[in-house]
Order: sequence, then structure tokens, then C-alpha cells
Amino acid sequence: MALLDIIVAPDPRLKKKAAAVERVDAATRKLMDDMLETMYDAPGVGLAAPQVGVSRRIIVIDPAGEDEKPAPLKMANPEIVWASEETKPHEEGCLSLPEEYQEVIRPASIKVRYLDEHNEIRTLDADGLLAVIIQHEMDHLEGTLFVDHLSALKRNMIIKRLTKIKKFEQKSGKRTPVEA
Ligand code: GNR
Ligand code: NI
Repeated sequence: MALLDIIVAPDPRLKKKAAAVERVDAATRKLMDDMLETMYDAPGVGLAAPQVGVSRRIIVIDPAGEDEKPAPLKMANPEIVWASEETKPHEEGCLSLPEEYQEVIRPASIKVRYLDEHNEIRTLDADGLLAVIIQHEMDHLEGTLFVDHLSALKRNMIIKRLTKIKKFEQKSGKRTPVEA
């Protein structure tokens, strides 16, 4: 297994729509495992392939808390086949938007269809935190970050702050996993 570099916004690679996986093969499974290791190391409760520079429709999730037993989920080509009318606000964070936490309103419950790590089609009903994380990760596959659900004012303030940090890091010669 290997730790991967997590891309921080703003970065064009976070804004691209990811391509479908043709078949979940050994290389896909290796990527899923590396993504999980990277997510646990961060630590985070979800990670999407575009966040590690891979423009493919792959996400990994583990909503279990620190003292709960691990419950990793690996999904390729996830699709929301049903979403509740009922919505719910939840405070979100993102490994690509470090130290920003904002409330986002999304459907409270969803049904998601995906390919698992054995290339089998599965469906999962989710609510609570799991439903939030699945929707957050699926947004990454469309090039959408949680700030895109906020007002332009809030979004611009957050992106400005992150741009300043990047400029400072480049000036001071700190190596970052980001080009230009
Ligand atoms: O670690 C994460 N925590 C989190 C909290 C609330 C809603 C969504 C998330 S996902 C985030 C990791 C991440 O950036 N995944 O893309
Ligand atoms: Ni994220």
C-alpha cells in the first residue's frame, strides 16, 4: 500500500468531471486500497480519486469513529438512484479545503448504486453521516467542492485564503503536490 498526495484547492484537477471505470480490476483495487490508507492517515472519513490526481469515478468511505471498528466502503461509478425530498444541514469539511467547515444542505436519505471492489453491482440505502459523505464524494467526481454549495461571498473568501497560502508556500520554496 502507498500514501498518495492529496490535492488542495484551488487546482484545476479538482474541477474536472471524472471518467467512468470500465471494470474494477486489480489496478482499481490497488488504487482503492491506497486511497483508504491515505484517507485513514489524513485522517478523513471519505476520499475521491480526483483528490489524489486520478480522474476516475472511484470513492472510498469509512464513517466509523476512531474507537469503532473500521467499516471501509469502496465504490466505482456510484449513482444516486433515489434521494429523499427531505433535506438536512450538516457541517462539512474537505481534505482539499483544509481547516474550513461549513454547513451544507443536502437530501437526508439516498439510495446509491455502484460497483464494489469485486466488480459486482450493489445498492446501498444511506442516511445520516453516511449519506452526507457519499454525496460529498460523488460531488468530487463532478468537479464540485462543498464550497460550490455556499454563497459566492463565502466561497470566494475561502478560495482567496487558500490561494494566499499556496502563493506563500511557492515563494518560500515549500514543495507542494501542485503544479504552477
Ligand atoms: O474527512 C472528511 N470529513 C467530512 C465531514 C463532513 C462531511 C464530509 C466529509 S468528507 C471529508 C474528507 C473529504 O474531503 N472527502 O472528499
Ligand atoms: Ni472532500
